[in-house]
This record gives sequence, C-alpha cells and structure tokens, in this order.
Amino acid sequence: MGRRIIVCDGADKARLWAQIGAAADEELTWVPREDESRARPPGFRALQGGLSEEAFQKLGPKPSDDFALASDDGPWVRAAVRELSKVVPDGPILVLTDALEPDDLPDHACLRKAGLKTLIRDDIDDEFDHLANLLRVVQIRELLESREKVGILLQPDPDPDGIACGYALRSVLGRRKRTTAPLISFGEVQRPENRALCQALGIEVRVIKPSELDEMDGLVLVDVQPNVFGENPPPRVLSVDAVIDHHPERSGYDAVIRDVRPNYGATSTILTEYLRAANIDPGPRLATALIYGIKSDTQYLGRETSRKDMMSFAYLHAHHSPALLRRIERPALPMDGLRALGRALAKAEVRDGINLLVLGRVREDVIPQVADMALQAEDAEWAVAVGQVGGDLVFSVRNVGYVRAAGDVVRAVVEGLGVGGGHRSMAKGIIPLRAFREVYGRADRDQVRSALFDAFTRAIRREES
Ligand SMILES: [Mn+2]
Repeated sequence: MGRRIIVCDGADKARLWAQIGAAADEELTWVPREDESRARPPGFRALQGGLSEEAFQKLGPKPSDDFALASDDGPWVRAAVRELSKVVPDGPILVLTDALEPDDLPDHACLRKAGLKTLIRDDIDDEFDHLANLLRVVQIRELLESREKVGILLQPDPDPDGIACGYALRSVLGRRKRTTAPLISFGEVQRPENRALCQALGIEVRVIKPSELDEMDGLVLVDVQPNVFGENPPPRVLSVDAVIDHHPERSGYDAVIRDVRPNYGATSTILTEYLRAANIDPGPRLATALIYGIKSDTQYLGRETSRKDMMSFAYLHAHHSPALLRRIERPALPMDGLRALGRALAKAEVRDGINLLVLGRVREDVIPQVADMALQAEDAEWAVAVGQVGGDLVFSVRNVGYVRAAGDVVRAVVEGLGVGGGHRSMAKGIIPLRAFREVYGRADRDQVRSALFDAFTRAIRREES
C-alpha cells in the first residue's frame, strides 16, 4: 500500500482538509497562495519550491502512491499535473474541486475529478432527507400513541408491498402485537406467493367487513387510497388518521397525516426510509418482506424505479435473509405437483418456439412455477403451463421479453372463452372446462395440448403481423 499525497492549493483548502480529519496514511502538503500569510495549517508542510518537478521529487514518490490535488484554479491544477507527470508519468491523480469543469482539466491517463465541499454537501442533503422522514415517524407516533387499537388497512387481496409495509408500520409504531395494530383488509390474500409471504413471516391479514372498522380507535391506509374501495367507499375510510402510499395522489378524503410519494416505485421504500430515519434495525424477516415488496412492485427494479427505491433496496439487501426470500419466491412444490410435472416433461417438445406443458389436476401455485422453469428449455421463446384447478383450466404464460406482450397474447387466446391478462413477459389465463368443451368437444390432455398450442400459435402470429 502506498501513501496518499495530498496537495492543497492555499490555506483554505488545507484547513478544510484538516477539519475533515486526515487519514493515517495521508501526507499533507500545501502551496501557499501569493496573497496569504505563510501560517501553516495544522498537520501540513509546505511544498518546498511550489508547484515544480523538484518539489514533487523531494516527496520521494513511489509508483504505489496516490495523489490528490485540492484546488478550484484551472491553471494551478494544469501546472500541478504537468510537473507531477514528470516525476510519476501515469500516477493516479484525484482532483478535488467544486469549481472546475472536465474541460478545465488536462489530459492524463489516470485522473479522476470529484467535489470536495460537494461531497460533504451530498451527505448533508441525505441527512436532511432522513430528518424529514424522522419527522413523519414522530408525527405518526404522536398521533396514534394514545389509541388502543390502530387498524392498518391494506387493499383487498393485499399484495407484497402492502403486506410488507403493514408489517413495517407495526415496528415503526412500536406495536408488534397484532391485537393493538392488526393488518386488515376487505378481501383475503389470494396469490400463492403472497400467502407464502404471510406464512414465512408469520403475518396475519384479518379480513373484515366495513362495519368492523368501527372497532378501531385509529386507522392508517397503507399502499392504498380510498378510491380503491369502489364508487361508494365506507365513510370511515374517507376520514383517516394517516395515509402512506406511492400511488398518484387522490382527493376526496381527509387524512391528518398524508405521506403520498407517487415518484416512488413502492411504498416499501417509504417504510424503509422511516425505519432508517428512526434507527430501527429491521432484522432479517422485516428486511426480507420489504425487499420482496420493492421487487414485486417494480418487477425487480425494472418498472418505475426511482433512485430512492435503489437506495432502500441496497440497504435492505444487506439485512435480508436470502433463504427466506427464496422460500417466498419459490413456494415448496407438493409431491403430486412434481409427479404431474414429470409426466408433462415426458411429453414436452418445443415447437415454433413454444414449450407447452399440460399438468393435469394440480395445486394452483404449481402452475406459474412450472411456467418459469419451462422457459429455460432450449429454443423456447414462450412457455405455457396448463393445469386443471377445480372446474377451470388455468394457465401461466412466460416469454423471453423481446417478443409480443404476453398479456395481449393471453387476452387473444381466452377471448370468448374465459378471462386473462398480464404484463410484457408474464400472464395468466383461466378458461372454464365447460366453455372449453363446448368449443373443442373433449378436455383430455391431448386435446388441451393441441387446442391451446394452435390458439397460442395463432395469437402470437396475429400479434406479430
Ligand atoms: Mn405498492
């Protein structure tokens, strides 16, 4: 390891450096400006002979040394780089300046520019952001402190972002007992991954009737605003204590505290900022819930992701449990699901870029997992996994992303038969068996395979033309 040789232009820069505090391996030198006294800043020695080859030579630089030049003066920096290069030709140079532009700097193979005061300024701005979040936390706590039972209301069929935020809000409020701060919703958690999230974290979302809101002494809406509850929402949700959300801000309701940040990709990012601001260690379970909330709302930092989401994600990543996250994202497959998969794989073939697997009767959450896996087949651009769930044919569709949108293709396939939709690369469809039989006669595996294969081929072609 080499030394860091710091060269400051004038006493102001040197004093600023001394105030920040020099690191142990830093050699501090300064070049007094003409108009200033030669009073030596603490810890510094003058560069004997000013900015000259000789002066740098006297420092005895080795190839392993790093140089920093702190100056806002273009000619000074250019002279310093020129003379320094005579001694250590391609030595690494950090130019610390708050005034110079890249064009002001000379050509040098290994030169990097950074701010000096602006580096501190950026940290201070971050701290003010933390402070603003801390103020929110303090206000929310003060508002709800005296309430016996605070309902945390999520959207019907809560998604991971909402569930994670409800769980986090309990920590923020210091109410870890579910009885004093229940997570509530007008509709139960449906999706298998979301149930897996609740199960893995031991979170219970209580389904309630709107009239049961009267039992709550406080009400906070998380990841939702009242417009989601329909044309005529229950009056109680139109006058709440707090709303914490990232959807576009709606009007027509009262909230004492309103923290709505539509530029955020997930409400989990807001709650992560609350936790950090209030110095609450999330622990692996909560960190995992929040990281999953951000992942699923932003489609793994792909869609509508802000810098804030990235920063919270990075923070949570250091705290989460990878094993727990895997368990949530890949719920355990039941044995009969695996056997169904084995039978389907025996007949698998990729035709026209489509890998279609017919599973027979399975648990619903097996289907999307099989679709994920089926897309890994060589030459597959599309994967379709079909299973029979109750009286329906349920199928999950995946594609490689650079082909037609999966949601559009599925809507074309189910047209007149069932329901379906989705995103660019993931979609889901449901066709009642009765409707399928009316059109195709039988609903045995071979018939399902050939009928759906034809339907998908047509839908993909139609979309492409
Ligand atoms: Mn959300």
